Amino acid sequence: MRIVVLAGGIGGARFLLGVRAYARDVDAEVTAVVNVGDDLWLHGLKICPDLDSVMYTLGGGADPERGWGRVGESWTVKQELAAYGAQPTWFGLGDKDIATHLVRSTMLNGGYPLSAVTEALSSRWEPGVRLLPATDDRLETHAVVEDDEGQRAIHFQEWWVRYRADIPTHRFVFVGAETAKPAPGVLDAIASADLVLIAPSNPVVSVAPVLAVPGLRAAVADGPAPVVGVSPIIGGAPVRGMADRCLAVLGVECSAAGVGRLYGGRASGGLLDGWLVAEEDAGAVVPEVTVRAVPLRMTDEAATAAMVRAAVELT
Ligand code: GDP
Ligand code: FO1
Ligand code: CA
Repeated sequence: MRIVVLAGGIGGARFLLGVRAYARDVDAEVTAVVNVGDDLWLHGLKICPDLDSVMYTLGGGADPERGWGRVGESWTVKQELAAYGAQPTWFGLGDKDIATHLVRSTMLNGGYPLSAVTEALSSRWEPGVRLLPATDDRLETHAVVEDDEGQRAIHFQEWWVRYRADIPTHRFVFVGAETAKPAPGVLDAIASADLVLIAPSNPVVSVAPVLAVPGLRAAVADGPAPVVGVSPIIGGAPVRGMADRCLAVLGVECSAAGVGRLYGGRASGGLLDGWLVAEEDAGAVVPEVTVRAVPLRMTDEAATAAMVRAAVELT
């Protein structure tokens, strides 16, 4: 069995722990297609938060509380940068994490594509699933915001980390998406998949930028594999993060049904055959989609693997 998972950062990473556990049970192969819209260059370093969250989590090196970066992190470089007055001060890189960015940036500057770099970094972390960036090309999520300084587009990280999403926002733009190509292996993985899972990731700024890569959405929607999504919204709120703010920007209700309808039923031009919602959201309706309510809290690997089993059984 071949499983493809569309994933963002922490929600994607935790879900993939369960997918990997399930896959070990049934001897399945897993490919994760990961968002790159959060990525940025800073201090000459390329930072890929979602790929790193997935890689560190599956490799046992993630900080479980923060949800990003390395466990047991130190912050000497951050303090030294601050002493120089280096900007931006609102985004902090940990010392251990910086080693990842140094290796990545050196390889990228040497001409290797991000997919090859990710494979090289993964050889240390042995995530047990194939990690593919959605694209090797530049694709950055920006927020079009408006305040006293007028209307402007800012990088997703500035929107989230600097402003904490607390700034009037008109829309999100995936800069570079029009000309981006799926990374090598992405379309093949989707075409040969027996199941495509949409992780309980942020639908607006994690999954949408993956689907914005030309050809990727169609590969999933028109592909041979059933598509099952997992709701990141439980009881009308995200478990953590900014999905409520992101959905509000789109005018989409922050609910399991709202996100399910945003993805849409495959039979009506959307993506989903099945949609898993939490037990508290039983009764959610998404037209032309099989909806099932199961426990959706990813408290440990076994609970998450049970979610994956439920997704498989829905097909
Ligand atoms: P990010 O890129 O680090 O923001 O992470 P993702 O986009 O992959 O995932 C963020 C989403 O994960 C949020 O909307 C959360 O609601 C969701 N999430 C986190 N923990 C859980 C959980 O235990 N269960 C479910 N269903 N969703 C979760
Ligand atoms: N989130 C923060 O709230 N503050 C930070 O200083 C910060 C630094 C950072 C560095 C590397 C990295 O991979 C992630 C980092 N994040 C930080 C998390 C990141 O902003 C977002 O949570 C994700 O991009 C959302 O997917
Ligand atoms: Ca993300």
